[in-house]
Amino acid sequence: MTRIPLLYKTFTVLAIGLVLAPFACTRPDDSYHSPAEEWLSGGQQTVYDEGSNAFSHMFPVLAENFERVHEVGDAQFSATFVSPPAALNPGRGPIFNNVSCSSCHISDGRGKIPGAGDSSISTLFRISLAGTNEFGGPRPVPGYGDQLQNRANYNTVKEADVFVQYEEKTFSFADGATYKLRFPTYRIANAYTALPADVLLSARVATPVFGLGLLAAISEADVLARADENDADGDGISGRPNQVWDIKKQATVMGRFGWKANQPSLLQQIAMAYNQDMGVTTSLLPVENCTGQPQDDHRGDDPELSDSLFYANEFYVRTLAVPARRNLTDPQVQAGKQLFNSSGCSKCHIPDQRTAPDMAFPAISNQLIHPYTDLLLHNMGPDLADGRPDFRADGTEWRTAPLWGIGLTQKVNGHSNFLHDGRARSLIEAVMWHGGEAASAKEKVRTMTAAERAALVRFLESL
Ligand code: HEC
Ligand code: HEC
Ligand SMILES: [Ca+2]
Ligand SMILES: [Ca+2]
Ligand SMILES: [Ca+2]
Repeated sequence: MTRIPLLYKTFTVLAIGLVLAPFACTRPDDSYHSPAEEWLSGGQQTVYDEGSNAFSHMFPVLAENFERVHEVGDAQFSATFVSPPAALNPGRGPIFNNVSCSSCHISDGRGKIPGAGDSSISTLFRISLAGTNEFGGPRPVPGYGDQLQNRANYNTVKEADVFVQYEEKTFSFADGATYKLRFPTYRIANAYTALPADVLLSARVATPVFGLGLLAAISEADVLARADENDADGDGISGRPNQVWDIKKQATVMGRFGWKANQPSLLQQIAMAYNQDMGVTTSLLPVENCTGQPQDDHRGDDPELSDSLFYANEFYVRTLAVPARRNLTDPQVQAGKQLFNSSGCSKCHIPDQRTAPDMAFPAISNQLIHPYTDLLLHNMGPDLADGRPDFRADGTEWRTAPLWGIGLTQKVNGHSNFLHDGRARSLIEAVMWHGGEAASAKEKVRTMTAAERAALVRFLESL
């Protein structure tokens, strides 16, 4: 969106980093090439903005013709779709969840979770029956498919509403201080036709969308090299990749995007968003989400979106930059970083990744980035489980959430709700929800002193 005098800021930060480096009291990680690089979460595609626009910047290093495409995609990302026929952005519905990408991915950041008694707006609900479809994915619910659309065009019935209720429970850190976690339960109401009693439900809040071009550029071999499905090294962590159906390739490939890494590429993720979340068909997914249901409008106008706008939107998401770290030399942040590593957080939230060389698109080629994810699935224990398989991910598994930029959530989105359904109300709550493979990391945090916990949080806030 807005551009800031990046060259100037880059040099300032690099200069400060270089000046401070010799005096830093703790030795930098061996894994970091130089302390200066640790500020640059997105490699050369890092931007310096810690305000409410922090997630909305174009890659700072991009050829001018590409900048135009990004701008077209930016407009498309915030375009409001309306019911057909219409001159501008028709094709919405007949049933949908929301009217634009940006109404869920607010300021290119997180969605809002529904309050008590609200039907959701930027949290959506995936549904399915036990078993799989012909591609190994979720088995659709007759009359509903695999996502609940809770809004509909005029004169059309929505599929259902989902309401959330929380039950708060109190827990204790080892030093006696208490913390509270709220356990969500979801209730489907106003279903337009009978839903089977054994329907599986998974709540997903809209994720941040910056830095995804860099995550897409990490080589599959690098991701697979970190998998340890049978925990051969015995450290209690057994990450594994999702394997999902790629429509364009007509093949099963590694999953990367979504809370369960259930989408193989940005293009398919975005086609799915248009189709399922907004009711807009594209060349990749030309069949309306309610085909075969009574809501079908039989308009025969599919695909409803031109390829040029579809691909421009994908390019926009691919080229959203990552905000730089803050307060890195603060001693509390430094202490928090040591605790993050010594508690085992960095076994899943991998700080350093390198994007693959890419001659065709130098902007994302061979960059040292700090996304704090391995892109693998982990069993996170029964409390976080949704009990709903999604391709190879079972009901307990989630993709390690990238932590870059997480400290700016409050500024960009005005809340600090974390995890796949926004149940955590702070960073420390998000940590205390960890279980399963992350149980020992969580236990380390539970037994920290108050000062250590504060340092860990301060470190997370600097990301
Ligand atoms: C109704 C709300 C909603 C709308 C509208 C929506 N999204 Fe999303 N988006 C989500 C949710 C929820 C997820 C996580 C999905 C999952 O885990 O299965 C997501 C995931 C994504 C991801 C993957 C992010 C990651 O870190 O893996 C991308 C990219 C994305 N959306 C782009 C878009 C684009 C582009 C549009 C508009 C065409 C759009 N979304 C519209 C809610 C929405
Ligand atoms: C076994 C792998 C693993 C370990 C170890 C681990 N995490 Fe996580 N972390 C995850 C996964 C998977 C998620 C997403 C869970 C979900 O959304 O339900 C997550 C989510 C988070 C989130 C919320 C992210 C978001 O976008 O909402 C934070 C914050 C976080 N972890 C911090 C930590 C800290 C701090 C530690 C160490 C004490 C740690 N994690 C250890 C796998 C791990
Ligand atoms: Ca439509
Ligand atoms: Ca549906
Ligand atoms: Ca292991």
